[in-house]
Order: sequence, then structure tokens, then C-alpha cells
Amino acid sequence: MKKEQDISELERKFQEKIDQDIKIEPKDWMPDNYRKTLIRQISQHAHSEVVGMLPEGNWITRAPNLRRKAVLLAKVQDEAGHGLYLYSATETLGADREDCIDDLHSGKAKYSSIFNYPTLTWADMGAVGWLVDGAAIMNQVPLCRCSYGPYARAMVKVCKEESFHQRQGYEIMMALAAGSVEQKEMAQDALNRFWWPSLMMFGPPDEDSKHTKQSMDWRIKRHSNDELRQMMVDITVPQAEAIGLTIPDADLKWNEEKGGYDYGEIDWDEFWNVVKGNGPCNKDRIDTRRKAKENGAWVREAANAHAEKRKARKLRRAS
Ligand code: BYC
Repeated sequence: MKKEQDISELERKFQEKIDQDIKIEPKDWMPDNYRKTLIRQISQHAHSEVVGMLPEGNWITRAPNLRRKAVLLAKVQDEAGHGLYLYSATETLGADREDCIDDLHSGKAKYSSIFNYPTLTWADMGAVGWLVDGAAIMNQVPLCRCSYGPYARAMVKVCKEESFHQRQGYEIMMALAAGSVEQKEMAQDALNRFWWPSLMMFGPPDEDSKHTKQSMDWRIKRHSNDELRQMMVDITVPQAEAIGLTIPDADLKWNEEKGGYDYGEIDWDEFWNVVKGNGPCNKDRIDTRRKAKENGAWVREAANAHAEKRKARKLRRAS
């Protein structure tokens, strides 16, 4: 009984800190479910960054010129870095990185639905940067104020880089939209294919989002899925208009009263189907990640052998 009282006192103090916007740090007491929620969200986020390298990595050798190639290469490397910060953040919560990665490979852990769509043309590099990184920033800027210190701090650097990624994507779209008829058509086709999946990135509608209420009470999330989706639509529509592209939504209409756009029905059956592993590229993405782990085994073994040798040398010198 006393123990329960102690825990509720700890929980009360914990929530008080959250309500005062005091960051929770790794060694602070936290409820088990707060820890579990963070490990779930941060590891899924890490997996998304790493799997997210694949659709773009696919175009590095086919970028149209050296400048585009260098920029795309740098962007994809940034995503790898984001994955590493995020796996480190899960470790501060006591998670094991290898277990998290195994959960991705076994299909137990989720990653963002968006990366299960194929990148068919060069314009898709523009659409991914503009829309996918655009959605990522919209979701991640509020995470810089997340209640868990290591996640919030990691997000600051990630958002600076995502902002560059978004601009490089939009710049590709600008160039294509101002190019030949074929180039403009290619840009429009990429927008047509990536628009709806990008809106799905924000997660299910609020009424079906099982984690939002608790995550907002804990100030992990600062906005609901639908709020962020609305912000994304409102920011992106004028950007499409500015370069002469059309958002593929016949129901899109400015709503003066709410000061934002009304938009059409999202196909949530498609979303859940992709989340469950049945999207166009799910199998291919996971197979590629599994193979990368297998093919990298010798590197990890060599690095471990080298570390052992250094340790032994240090011990010999010290004795
Ligand atoms: N895809 O209760 P909900 C990037 C799952 S990387 C798949 O609303 P929550 C980039 C959700 O996990 C961008 N699954 O959940 C990288 C939950 O299932 P579980 C990645 C989704 O957590 C490389 C269930 O649906 N960003 O931008 O409150 C190159 C119910 O959902 C999705 C992050 O990970 C989805 N789209 O809210 C370029 C940001 N949406 O776990 C770019 C961090 C939902 O109960 N994460 N689910 O089995 C978040 O902000 C939140 O976790 C979410 C979902 C908004 C995604």
C-alpha cells in the first residue's frame, strides 16, 4: 500500500514537472508507460530515417548532374545521422539498439508509411524533399519542445537539416515546373503520387489516434495529427500554386471561416494496408535493410576485433 502511495507521489511530481515545461532527463524517475511510449515513438522515428534513405538512395547514381548528385548524397547521409541520434536517444531510455533493429527486421516495429511508395522518376526526388521532408518538419519542430530532453535536443539539429532538405526538394520542383512540357508533367505526376501519402504521414485522424491524448498530456506531442495535417495543407497549397502545379484534390477549397483549406477524404484503408505491411514496397524495404545488416557483419566483427586489440594493448602498457 505504501509502495502505491510512493508511486502516485512520484507520478504527481513527474506530471508537475511536465506541466511546468521542465525537461525529463534519462536518470529522472518516469512512469513505465512514459518510457515505453518514448521508446516506441523514437525507435519508429529512427527506423523511418534509416528506411527513408532507400527511396532516395535509389536515385544517387541517376541524378541529372554532379551538383544534384552531391546534394542528394549529402541529404541521404543526413538521414543516416538522424537515425543514429535517434537510436542513441532510445538507449538513454534503457532500450537496446540491436533489439530495436531486430524488431524492425521482423516486422514487429513500425516505420513511416510514406517510405513504402516507390520513387519512379527524378521528379520524385523533388516531391520527396518538398512534401515528405516538409511533413517531417511540420511534425518535428514541435518535438523540439518535447518533454524528454534527449529527444527534444536531437530534434533541434534534425530540424535544421530537414529544412535544407525541404528546400532542395522544392528547388528541384521549381526547376522542373519551369522547364520543358515533359519536365513539368513529370513534376505534376510526382506531386499527384506523393500528395496523399504525405498527408497520411501525420497518422490516423484524431478520433482513431490511440496515443495522442496521453502523449499530449505528457507533452511528447504538442499537436494532434489532424492539427499538423491542416498546417501542412495550408502551407503547401500556395507553394504549389507559386510554381504552377495543381494539388490533386478536387475538394480543396479555402475556408474563410476557419482560415484554412478544406480538403478531400484521405483513403484510410490504403494507409492501414500500407502500415500492416502490404504497401507497394514494404517487403523490398525490409529485405534491403536485412541484407544490409548481414552484409555489414564483417565490418562490425573487424571493428570489435580492433577495439579488443586496442584494449589489450592499453592494458599491457598500463601493467
Ligand atoms: N506510418 O495513435 P497514433 C522522415 C501508427 S522520417 C506508420 O496517432 P502516435 C524522413 C502509430 O505508430 C519521419 N505507422 O500514434 C526520413 C501507432 O501504432 P503503434 C518519421 C503510423 O505515435 C528520411 C498507430 O499508427 N517521423 O521524415 O501518437 C527521408 C496509431 O497512431 C503512422 C516520425 O516518426 C505512419 N505514418 O502518432 C526523408 C515522427 N502514423 O505504435 C524524411 C515521430 C501512425 O501503436 N513520431 N502510425 O503500433 C510521431 O510524431 C508520432 O509517432 C506519429 C503517430 C505522429 C507518427
